Amino acid sequence: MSDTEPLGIGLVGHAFMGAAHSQAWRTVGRVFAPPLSPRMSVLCGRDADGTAAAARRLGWARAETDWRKLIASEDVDLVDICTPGDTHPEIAIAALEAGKHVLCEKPLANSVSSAEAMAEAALRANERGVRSMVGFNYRRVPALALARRLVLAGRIGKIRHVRAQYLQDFIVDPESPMMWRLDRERAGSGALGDIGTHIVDLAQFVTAEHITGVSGLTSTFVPERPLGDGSGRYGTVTVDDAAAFLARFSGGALATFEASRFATGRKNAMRLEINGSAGSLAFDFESMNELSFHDHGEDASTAGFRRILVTEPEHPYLHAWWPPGHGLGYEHTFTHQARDVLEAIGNDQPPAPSFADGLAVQRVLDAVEHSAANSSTWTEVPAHPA
Ligand code: SOE
Repeated sequence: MSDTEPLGIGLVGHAFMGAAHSQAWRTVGRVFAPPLSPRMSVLCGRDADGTAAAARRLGWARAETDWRKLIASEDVDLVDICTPGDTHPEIAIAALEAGKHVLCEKPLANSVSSAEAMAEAALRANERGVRSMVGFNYRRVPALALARRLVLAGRIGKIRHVRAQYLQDFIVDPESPMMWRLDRERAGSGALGDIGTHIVDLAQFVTAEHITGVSGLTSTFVPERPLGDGSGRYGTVTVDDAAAFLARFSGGALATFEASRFATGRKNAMRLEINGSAGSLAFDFESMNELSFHDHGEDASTAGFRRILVTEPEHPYLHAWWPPGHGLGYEHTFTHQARDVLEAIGNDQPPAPSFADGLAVQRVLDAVEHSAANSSTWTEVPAHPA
């Protein structure tokens, strides 16, 4: 383990995301050499026994059931928020006001107004050296970080088309029970906010452009589901099961986006294809160690998409991992995220993506919902905040 200055971590939430973040905090200092050494101080959850068991399993020093106490703890310097979206604003703003750095899972919030309040709190805190970051972990897929590098280096020229999809099928069965992700109060929206949020952020990240307007459609295919509490009763699904929208980018590119939990056979097919005047890039998370690249300047008789195996030490994040060809998985994106936030805090820099970036994504989601509710009318997205 590193003997650099410690940074106490307090994690709120220990389900899927909490486990993924725990794995990252356990691993990051053993693989990378961040300027700060994370200490897994406190894990917080609602149920005392369950949280204590999770803390033992995931490697946390102690368990807590009150997130306010976690924030107040002297051995917590960074609050990592892995709870449903409805709790993000209160926890994040309280932590920032208490002078604690914050890493907050996506989507930043359930509404534009909440995201605005969080971005304002982040801006104020940043002036005091208190940092915040949104957990858009897919920015840390080496192939996607490489895609951005190629775009910025001009390798695909001027961007004309962006095609983004995030396809899953985990609730196709109409008898699959209700969960918080299907409740607007807790999740904000459905496929749009849960997975559409990732492709909006990624498309903006890789292109280094932003979305200026959208026309959207949403659908809820299964409006009622068993409550799953043994009562035999059904509850109402209050979010979208799928969303699709057209968008225009700031550089003029035309874009299509699709987010669905009903794409049978697709488990975590997060895909991005970008066509530029000088070439194209294509990615699919189901083959996450590969990036397809077409250089349109090559001789036409042999030009075409070629598969770059993104496992070389020259590729983003890869110097610290395995020899070429051995590949990474989903969990590594969280380790990279932990590394990046530690680097930023340790070097006294604001990390990215910022809460302002999270707010920008929220504005796109909001515009899609507004458009979908108004016969898909074209809806401008307010300018990207600073
Ligand atoms: C569920 O759809 C989910 O776990 C998302 O919440 C994550 O953000 C995504 O990475 C995988 O799918």
